[in-house]
Amino acid sequence: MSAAPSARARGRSARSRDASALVSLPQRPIGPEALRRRLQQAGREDWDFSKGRIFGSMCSQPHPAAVQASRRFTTANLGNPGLCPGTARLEEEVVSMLLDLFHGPAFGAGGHVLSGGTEANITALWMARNATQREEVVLPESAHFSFLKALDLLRLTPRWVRLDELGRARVEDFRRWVGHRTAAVVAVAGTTELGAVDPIPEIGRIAEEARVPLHVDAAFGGFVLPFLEGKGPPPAFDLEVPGVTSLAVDPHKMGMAPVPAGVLLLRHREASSSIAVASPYLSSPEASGLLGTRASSSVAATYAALTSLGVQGYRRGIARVLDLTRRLVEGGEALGLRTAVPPTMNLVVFHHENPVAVQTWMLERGWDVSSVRSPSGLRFVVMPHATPLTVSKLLLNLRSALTRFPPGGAGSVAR
Ligand code: 0PR
Repeated sequence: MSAAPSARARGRSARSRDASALVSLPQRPIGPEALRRRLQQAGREDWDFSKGRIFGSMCSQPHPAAVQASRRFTTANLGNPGLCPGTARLEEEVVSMLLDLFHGPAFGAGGHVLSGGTEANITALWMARNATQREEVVLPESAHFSFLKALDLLRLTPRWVRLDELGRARVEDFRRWVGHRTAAVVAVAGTTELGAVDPIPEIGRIAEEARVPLHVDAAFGGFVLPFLEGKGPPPAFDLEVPGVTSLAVDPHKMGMAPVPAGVLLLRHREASSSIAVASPYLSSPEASGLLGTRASSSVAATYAALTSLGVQGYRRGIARVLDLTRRLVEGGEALGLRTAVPPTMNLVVFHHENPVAVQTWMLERGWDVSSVRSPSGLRFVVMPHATPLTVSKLLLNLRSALTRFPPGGAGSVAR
């Protein structure tokens, strides 16, 4: 369902286990200088977006104004909104700007700023299950693994939709599965592995006819698709499609906000009431969301990213990463690689029968790339921290890697 865990991630978890066995809470304060040294050391061990060598992540160097805004709001807690009416207003404005961008209706729509795509997807299915009191979810095989968590937590049964040769969900499978047991239908605008966009207008018609909620996961594609230029209008994927009832979009991916920041938009604001619980001792009588205490710095940071960039800023940023993606595709093809699907976004998968060997080889030389299992391939997410120079250097290293591990394995996306 999603990109294989990187060799880096595997190495790191082993290291952190060893360290935790040795460390205990100090008896006496260690002092600011020792603390600074320790944090500096840990920071050096972490990968740094600014070096432009990370091609396996959907996050990037956030906008500086967003980082600053986040620092200013470290104590705000929208779990108790009465104490921070200013941040609550910023949340409303963020939701309103995004409803406008994603074609929400003029009246009655709503949304929440959350911690990311996982929380947004779980929350959307939670609302749908409670509203319908049904037990099945119809979702594509390409759905992010956060949906597996949602299915498990909410005890819902999946009805899997197969993919076509371009990695998009097959409409006929929705027709087959959507019915009186369906609690929710899921479609993806920008899949994690391939960046594919499902045929959401057609899926929307099926959901609307059956009167079931349709949740669109645009965690990655949400800040790309509206800003694509020069290829004609992008396919409709958002609340413009009448059947779509909720949409997840992540400011901390292509939105240029720091982690954590996700947004869940709702066609009907009152959908939240299906998951509301009484919160009598807080400033609001009801709470409707998964978390209690909320890092509301995310709200301020998202507000800062949205307003500092505006439509123009996002358009420019998308044009830039798409140009770099084109260079990567051309460079890869010159090395004998073939794309699994023609990229529609800043994400490329090249067929390769042993991607983990290439990934590990690249990792040892300081490059973070990822791999996918179906179809077997090397995956590159070209995020805003990439530059023409780092793409050229990446291709040089890739050339060496491919002499040892030549490409092959042109498997199909369709399963
Ligand atoms: N929906 C889609 C389409 C996603 O791609 C992701 C995450 C999610 C939902 C879940 O979002 P959160 O992680 O914000 O909860 N996609 C990336 C992935 O799983 C997340 C990621 C980001 C992974 C940075 C690694 C990394 O370095 O691959």
